[in-house]
Amino acid sequence: MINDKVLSIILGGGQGSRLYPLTESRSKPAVPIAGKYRLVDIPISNCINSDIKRMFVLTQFNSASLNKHIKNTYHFSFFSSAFVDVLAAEQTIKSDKWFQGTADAVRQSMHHFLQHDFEYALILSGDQLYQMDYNEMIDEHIKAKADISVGTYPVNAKDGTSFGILKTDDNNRITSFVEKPPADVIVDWKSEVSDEMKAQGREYLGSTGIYIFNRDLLVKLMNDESTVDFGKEIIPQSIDKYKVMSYPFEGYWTDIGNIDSFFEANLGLTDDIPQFNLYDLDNRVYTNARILPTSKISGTNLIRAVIAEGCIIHASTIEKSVIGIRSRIGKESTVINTYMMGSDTYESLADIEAKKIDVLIGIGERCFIKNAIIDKNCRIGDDVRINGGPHLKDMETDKYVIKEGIVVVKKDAVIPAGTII
Ligand code: ADQ
Ligand code: ADP
Repeated sequence: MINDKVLSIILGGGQGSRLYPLTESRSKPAVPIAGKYRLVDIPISNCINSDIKRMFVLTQFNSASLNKHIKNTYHFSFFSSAFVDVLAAEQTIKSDKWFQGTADAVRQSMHHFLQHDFEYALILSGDQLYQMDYNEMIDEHIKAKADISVGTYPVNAKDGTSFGILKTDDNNRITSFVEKPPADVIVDWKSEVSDEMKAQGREYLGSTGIYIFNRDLLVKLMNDESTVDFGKEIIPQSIDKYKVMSYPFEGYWTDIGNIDSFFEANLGLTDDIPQFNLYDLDNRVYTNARILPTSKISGTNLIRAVIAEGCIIHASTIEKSVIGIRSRIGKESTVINTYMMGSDTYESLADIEAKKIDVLIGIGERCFIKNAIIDKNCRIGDDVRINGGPHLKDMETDKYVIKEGIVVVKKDAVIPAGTII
């Protein structure tokens, strides 16, 4: 089986500054998505569904919540060779530096990978939402006798400036590559795409940051310590020297590396037929099996709402929103265009009745919340009004951040009753 020859390396995240403040107290792979999952569940699930069983997750921070999540979620049989191992940037005798970039992260961890028997290294990003059978890409890689393959997806000119953009010949061999071309340069980089993609203005072939490297070549490239990044150096420098192929991916694929795209991807799950399908039992997305109770909802008008397990909801309206595990929302509250991540715990009934807690976990009564991301364990008091939108300027307080009109309430923040944002 080919997949036995594949070792998967998931790039879990550098500083994660584009997803700040969601990455303030956790590493990027641990950021909660879609009400009950974590970012890292996406590439791991894709690997499991592709029968690729050996995975390393590279991350800059050794966060307790990531380790715990992986340990609690991915148990493999005693008789299986499968594993998911987290490798955090570590100081060694050879290097006292944190990972300087994606290639550097791989380089510094090579000694872990080389203990395993593999022919192909599948290098994945940790901040993308998509379902992909990697075997098809590996098959194409082998068929083409490629040295390196790069997963590609058509993007539009605006997004193209934050991607690696490439051109190919008729056989899908990459002939040129530019990392994040400025807006005035990208116009020269159009490719032939399908009519459907053209209609959406997606006329540029973007790199998805999904790579396959032959083992020996990866070892050789990693020996050159002058390169720190795949997109900036390794790929552009390889196209003249090696056979670097494009693997055009045709399913739904989106980058969720910044607040805006993260927000859109989550709210997209409330569509009648979401582009990302969580209901495909042949391609499950795995996560921690928490054994939570069912959700209890009373008196709420639900319009395109996605609601995770264990919630207690009395809101009057929830519209186009994703409500995460163990969320509590009080009476007469309205929640629109919002991703509420939920809570790690419940308040005990005794504490609530004894009125020992100033502001309860969750959203209080008579609140109005629109265009917001509410991180885990927030306490939003009664009569709070959060009205995000383009009229708000980017700013930060100790409790929330506003980015492109989206109000992101920080993890564990307490927003006192009556606050208006
Ligand atoms: P970016 O996503 O901007 O572009 P980068 O920031 O290098 O590139 O991140 C790639 C992946 O690696 C992300 O999942 C990121 O979190 C992770 N990562 C970054 N630094 C890391 C580090 N030091 N340690 C561990 N993980 C790290 C890349 C390519 C482009 C391509 C886009 C597609 O360079 O060519 O178009 O991905 O999203
Ligand atoms: P999930 O995957 O549901 O987010 P985790 O197991 O990762 O859950 O737990 C998230 C965090 O919440 C952990 O740090 C955990 O210790 C903490 N936590 C879970 N339950 C409780 C609780 N009852 N009281 C306090 N902290 C809790």
